[in-house]
Amino acid sequence: MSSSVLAPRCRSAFAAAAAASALSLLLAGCGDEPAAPGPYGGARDATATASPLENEDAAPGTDHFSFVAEDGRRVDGDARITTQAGRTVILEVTSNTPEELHVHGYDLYADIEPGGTVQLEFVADLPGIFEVELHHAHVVLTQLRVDG
Ligand SMILES: [Cu+2]
Repeated sequence: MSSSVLAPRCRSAFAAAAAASALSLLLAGCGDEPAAPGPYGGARDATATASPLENEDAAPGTDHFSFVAEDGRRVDGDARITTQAGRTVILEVTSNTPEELHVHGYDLYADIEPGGTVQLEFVADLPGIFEVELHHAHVVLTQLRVDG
């Protein structure tokens, strides 16, 4: 469990704009900040693993969302996902290129190795609409809506 302190990055929210254009994958992400490569293995309460999960039997109270990105574009998974406050969310993302996953609002990060899969698990305790980005590609992978 990494407890490294992460510098605050791209805290701006684009929820309103993105809500109006769910298909806008080219929506600018975290501004001009360079996508810094580095061992951002896990932030805060996130648990990240580097291997694919075979086991899909999500526990009650858990919402499991899977995504596949190729060359920085989402090729599988939903543009918008919804959960209820208090539920556990698992975001499973596979990418053929190295990526940094960022869940805005919750400010969770996870690195994805080329060809690898990462799982980001957290309790959705903050209602709202949050963008989930691929930082290296500067694209919005999906929007997470947490109903309060
Ligand atoms: Cu971001």
